[in-house]
Amino acid sequence: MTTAAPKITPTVVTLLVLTLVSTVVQAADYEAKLAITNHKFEPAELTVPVGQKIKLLVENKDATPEEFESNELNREKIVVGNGTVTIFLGPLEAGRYPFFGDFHQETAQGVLIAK
Ligand SMILES: [Cu+2]
Repeated sequence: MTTAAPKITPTVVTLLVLTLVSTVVQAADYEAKLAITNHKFEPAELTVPVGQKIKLLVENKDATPEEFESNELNREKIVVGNGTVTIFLGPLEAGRYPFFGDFHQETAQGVLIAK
């Protein structure tokens, strides 16, 4: 029989470091949300503040995968069916930044408006 005492194992240290890192990385000034339903973005026009770091949550409510893509924002990220991804943006200058769903471009179109 052994008495279990709390031990600081390499795994524990790794978890602590990862927690710390993700906390730092997730620091953003503004959080925005976008949903994908029936291969369309909701809202299709999303307004965000100029000059702030933005945490954009993209929730795919469809069962099929989609890819959030924007040349203007230089982002491309797959969202699995019924999944959510986090995309960090900015700080942005005032303007319109179109985005689309790469897998359903005929319907999945939207624009981010920074002002
Ligand atoms: Cu793509």
